Amino acid sequence: MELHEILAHVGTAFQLPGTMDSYEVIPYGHINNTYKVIYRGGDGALTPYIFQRVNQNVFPNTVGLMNNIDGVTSYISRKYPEENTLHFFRTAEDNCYFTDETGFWRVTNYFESDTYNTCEDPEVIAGVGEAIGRFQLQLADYDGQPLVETIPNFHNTRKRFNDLFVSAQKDVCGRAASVAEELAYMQSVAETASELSDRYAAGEFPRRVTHNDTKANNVLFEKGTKRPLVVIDLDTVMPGMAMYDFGDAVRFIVSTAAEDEPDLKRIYFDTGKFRAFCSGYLKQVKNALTKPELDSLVLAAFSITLESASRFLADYLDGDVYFKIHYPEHNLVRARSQIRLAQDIARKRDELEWIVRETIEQA
Ligand code: GN1
Ligand code: MG
Repeated sequence: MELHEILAHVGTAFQLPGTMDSYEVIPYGHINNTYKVIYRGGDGALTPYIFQRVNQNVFPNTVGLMNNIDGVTSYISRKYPEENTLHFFRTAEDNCYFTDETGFWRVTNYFESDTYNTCEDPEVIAGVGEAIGRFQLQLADYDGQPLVETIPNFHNTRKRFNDLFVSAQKDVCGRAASVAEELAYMQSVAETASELSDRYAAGEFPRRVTHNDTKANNVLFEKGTKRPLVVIDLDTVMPGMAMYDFGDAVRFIVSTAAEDEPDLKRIYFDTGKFRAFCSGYLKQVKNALTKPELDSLVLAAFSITLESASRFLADYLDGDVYFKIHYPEHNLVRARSQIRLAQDIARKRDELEWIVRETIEQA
């Protein structure tokens, strides 16, 4: 079947009114396949939808995943009816997913929006912080159905590092010798980077409902206004550490360059952007987080940046089986850029700690 036939078939399964008019591929996201699909209603009006084919290798428990998302989005729309939420369309059997030989599909409403992969505008960066903080606050008292771990040990940094060292040992593609320098660096920081996830495992931090994939392009902004609209990509919403959501977000949006910038000289952790992010985020959550959590924000940024490096590097060693790549060394480039960013975070650690403390006092 051609892609347009598959999409039309999926639209029918979700009982969308009218007929499919056109579609385009949304090229962001390293895991799922995403399409904007436009339907023409009986009156000729055009309505866009988001169709997603969920990657079942990455998410084997797709039904558990959709139950999580259903629980979380229904909770938010019940408790905060005035806020934007994702709406999942349903099949005739009243499922929010549809599965056949072409894959596991879901369909949501489409938001006309701006999104950012890199950004210079402090107002937008503060907006990303605000959206992530707000999302955490909304879910702080979540009492819906228990959430399953869609990917067990997703942000277990200790395990991510160990997995990397195992991949290096196995060396199935014969690439380990070429990344000896990166591996040596990862060995040298493994303890520091794993500290928070070890302490989380020991029960030192609250288990919260967290997003776990807070890249800035998962925050949609109202078109032209720099006002955050809604947080999307809820596949990894599950129990986790609040400060890792903070860390993952700043890893992405506070960098001076894209996650896969090949020119390392262009990659810095920008303290001005960090201040902007902190102001938006901490205004929301400074009273909701515990002191140990607030004290760990900067270390969380360092840790999750290196956790990302370990995942990209492990995938490079394993033969690029997990993340989508656009050229052969893409995962290696991503790993190097994350290492570079983490090194800059380490260099600026005192200043960053100071910015967090100052922002808490002012927020
Ligand atoms: C993946 O699907 P996407 O692109 O939003 C990954 C994240 C990584 C990110 C790196 C389920 O997110 O954990 O941080 O790539 N998601 C999963 O860009 O592994
Ligand atoms: Mg994602």
